[in-house]
Amino acid sequence: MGIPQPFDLPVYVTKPLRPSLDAYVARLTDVWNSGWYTNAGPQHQQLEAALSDRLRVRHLSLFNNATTALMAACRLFELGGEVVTTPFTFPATPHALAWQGLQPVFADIDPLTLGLDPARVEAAITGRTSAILAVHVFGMPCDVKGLQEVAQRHNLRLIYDGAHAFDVSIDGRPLGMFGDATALSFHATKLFHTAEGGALIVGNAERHVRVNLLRNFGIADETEVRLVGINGKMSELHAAFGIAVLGELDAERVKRRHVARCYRAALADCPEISFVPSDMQAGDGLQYFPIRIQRDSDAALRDKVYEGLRRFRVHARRYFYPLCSRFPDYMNLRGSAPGNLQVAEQVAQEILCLPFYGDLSGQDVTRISEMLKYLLET
Ligand code: T4K
Repeated sequence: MGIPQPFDLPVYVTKPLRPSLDAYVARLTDVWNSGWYTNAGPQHQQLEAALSDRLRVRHLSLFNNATTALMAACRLFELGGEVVTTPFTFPATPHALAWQGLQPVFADIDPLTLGLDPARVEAAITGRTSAILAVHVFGMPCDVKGLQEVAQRHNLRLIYDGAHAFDVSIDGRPLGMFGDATALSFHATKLFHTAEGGALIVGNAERHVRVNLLRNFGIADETEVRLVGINGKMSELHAAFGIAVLGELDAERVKRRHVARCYRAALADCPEISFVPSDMQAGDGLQYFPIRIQRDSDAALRDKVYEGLRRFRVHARRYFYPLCSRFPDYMNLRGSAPGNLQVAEQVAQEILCLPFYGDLSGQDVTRISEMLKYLLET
């Protein structure tokens, strides 16, 4: 195999879904004319209703991002003390806890779902634990049944960080219906996005009302401030963008499925590469295309491939390396020792998220796959 030629332009891990400019401008014109730019305006209401419909949940509140939504969930349940969570996630997950004065306690993950292992969660629970914060990482559902049982046995809240899990179901049941609350991210790098944005889904009307108060400074009316809330509101410009993106989502999903199939076919004969999830049907938010790169004798193989791809102008990402438990603010906490997180440590050394978006052509996938093979062989 000859040395692959680098791409002329950088190829990133994702390319945000771009709605038709005309559709967006038409909506912006409405916003402009209305003179109403934020605070639950008509675009916001329309998007909230459309997403509730699409995700088949009744109590969804838009937020300005998933991090604020997670913090609002902590407030909603008045959590205190410690929260058991995963180290294999984006910094926002433990940071949302730390910003609420809660102590993250990291537990190890399951090698298949890459989400929290219920048995390891149970072992981490103490009298100070108030909740479990689990992540449906890469859109792959956690062991929701196992986690629910642990939460029930110990009378804990169960919150899901579903930042990667837009429109994912388990046996036909929307993922947002599990646990006490689920946060979604609509950041530009997500399949469905509003440039910046997020949502919180809860299970009943009373909680929904409280979430909406928390999102708007706790303001009930002009004279009554009922709760210590925050500014978690999504603007009309973001909501308008989201409505335009939503109109093109199904087409993007079809294209991403095709890209995933092309990668799987092109890389099927590489013994060092395994797909995550192993089977395309096994729950996949079409958010990322993670692979695991392993060769017994070479612990640094993933990093070698990552660096090599960058030289070819392919910017794959090592989500989520290093583990959050390695961050200076968390490394000395109970649970953070690498020996307690052996599966997560291993997975974080092996995962690479390849460029993945609808506009990635079959030809580009072939080129990237050939670069990968070249790097594995040399
Ligand atoms: N929980 C989990 C499990 C999460 O993964 C996240 C966020 C959150 C919670 C918090 O959600 P939010 O509060 O953000 O709603 C990106 C995103 O910024 C972040 O939202 C996301 N997870 C994370 C996995 O990815 P970075 O630091 O990797 O972003 P960045 O700027 O390096 O972008 C990645 C690539 O995407 C770039 O190389 C190019 C491309 N890109 C990016 C942007 C922003 C574009 O093509 N266009 C763009 O506008 O964090």
